[in-house]
Amino acid sequence: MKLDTQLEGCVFDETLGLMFVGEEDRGLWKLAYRETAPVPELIDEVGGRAGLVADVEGVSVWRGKDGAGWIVASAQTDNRYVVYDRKAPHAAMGSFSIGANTVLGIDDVTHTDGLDIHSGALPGFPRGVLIVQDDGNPNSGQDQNFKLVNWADIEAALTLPVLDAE
Ligand SMILES: [Ca+2]
Ligand SMILES: [Ca+2]
Repeated sequence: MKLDTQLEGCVFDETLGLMFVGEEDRGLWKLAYRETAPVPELIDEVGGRAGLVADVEGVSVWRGKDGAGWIVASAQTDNRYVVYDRKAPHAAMGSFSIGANTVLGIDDVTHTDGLDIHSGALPGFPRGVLIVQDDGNPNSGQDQNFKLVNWADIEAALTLPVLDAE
């Protein structure tokens, strides 16, 4: 498969047989990767229904049972993440930013490239965790690092239905 311009993050959804991939200036695509000649379908485009902006960068999936769940895509220049229903027609569920944690002295997150999601429970993250690349870190003096976000906080912020994890 070939798309027209620069590709960024992608994720395989083995349950639904789909790959979700970001084309940075165009939008978020899906394709049925098990087919011999899959035709990509545009889930959403930059400037489209959900507030997606360029560059579309990291993409991952919060995996619920039976193919339910959420797709998260980094909308890099707005320092936001756009959330879609994992299942077609991929309803827009809202977007969020990751602010500073003043209690713990952790700076906010900007210009995320890659991201990943673990949907199962972990210590301190009962609903799973989102991990994002953070481009600038004035507090530490380091150029980049990774920030962890409790998935329960994202569910609460967007009032997402609380699904059973896969
Ligand atoms: Ca890029
Ligand atoms: Ca930062």
